Amino acid sequence: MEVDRVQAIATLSLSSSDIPAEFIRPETEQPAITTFRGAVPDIPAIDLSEADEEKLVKLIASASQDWGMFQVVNHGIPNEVVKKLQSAGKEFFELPQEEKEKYAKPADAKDIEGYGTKLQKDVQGKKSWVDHLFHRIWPRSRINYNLWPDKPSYYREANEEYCNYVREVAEKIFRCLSLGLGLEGHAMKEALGGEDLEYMMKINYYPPCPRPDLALGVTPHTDLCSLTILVPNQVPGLQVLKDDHWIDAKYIPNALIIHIGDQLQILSNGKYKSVLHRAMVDKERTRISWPVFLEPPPERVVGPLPQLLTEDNPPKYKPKKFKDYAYCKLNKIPQ
Ligand SMILES: O=C(O)CCC(=O)C(=O)O
Repeated sequence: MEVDRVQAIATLSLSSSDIPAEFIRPETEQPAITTFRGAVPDIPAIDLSEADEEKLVKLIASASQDWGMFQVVNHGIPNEVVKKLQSAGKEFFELPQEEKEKYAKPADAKDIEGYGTKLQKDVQGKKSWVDHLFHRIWPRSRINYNLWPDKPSYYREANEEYCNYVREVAEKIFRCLSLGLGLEGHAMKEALGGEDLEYMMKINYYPPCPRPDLALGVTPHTDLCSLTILVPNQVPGLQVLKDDHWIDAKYIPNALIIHIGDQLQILSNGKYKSVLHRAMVDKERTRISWPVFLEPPPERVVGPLPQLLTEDNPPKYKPKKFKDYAYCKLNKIPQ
C-alpha cells in the first residue's frame, strides 16, 4: 500500500511556501489565530527531589487539579540516559524510508504499535503534520521486539535504560497522587493494574513545516491512558488549554512533562483533570517528542475509587474495561 509519510511531504515542501490543503486546519484551530498572546501563568514546574514529601504531594496534587499537567525537574533520570533515548529515536527517523517501513504498522492491525502516519483524516477531512513510532517498553511479557528498530544498534539498550528510570519516576508520581487524595500510597498504581501496568512508548516526529501558522502536529485531545511522561526536544510546540486559552509549555532543559490522562480523572472521580493539549510545528526545525503512555492492561476495569465516594461525592463515571474505554474513545463513541 502506498502511504504518504509526512516526512516525505515535508521534504517536497522544503522549497515551497505552501502546504497541501489537507494539512490546513480550520480557522478555529489554526495556531496563529488561536494561541493566547496575553500574560499567562507558567505551567507548574516541580522539583521531584523535594525531600519534604508532604510538600511534594501538595504541589503535585494541586497541579493535577488545576492544570492536569506539570513539568518535573531533578527527576533522577540521568541526562545521558535521556540524550541516548533521543539520539536513538532521531537516528531512526533519519534512516532511509525503506528501512523505517520495515516497522510499519499493517493497515488492518488491531494494535497501535509500529511506525506510521495517521491514515484516516479527521472529521473535517484534515491531516496532522507528524509521523510516529509506537512500541511497548514494559512489562517484558507485552513487548514485541520485532517492532523495536534494529538501527541504530543501540536503540534497544537506550530504551531499556530509559524504561528502568522512567518506572521509578512513575512510582513516585503515582504515590504522590494517591497521598494527595488522602489514600494509601499504593492505591492508584494498584487500581491501574499494579505490576501489569503497561508502558507505551511513542515517538512523534514533526518535520519542519512551511506554514506552522496553519497546521498542527497533534490536534487537541486528552490522553486516554492514566499518566503520560514526555521527553521533548528543544523545539517548543506543546500547548495546553487553560481557562479557555491555548498557552505554550515552556521548554525547560532536562525537564519531563507530565500529563494527567483520562484514567486518573476517572479514578479520582474528577478531582484530577485530564489535560486538553495539542502540538504545534516549527518552520525550520524538526520537533520530536517521546511520550510514554502508562496504560492499564486491556481487561482491567477502571472506575472511581470506592474509597473516595460518598453521598456528596457520587460516582461521575461508569467503571469500564480499559480496552472498551480505548475503543470508544478512538472511534468517537460516547463512553
Ligand atoms: O509532542 C507533544 O508535545 C505532544 C504529543 C501528544 O500529545 C501525543 O502524542 O499524544
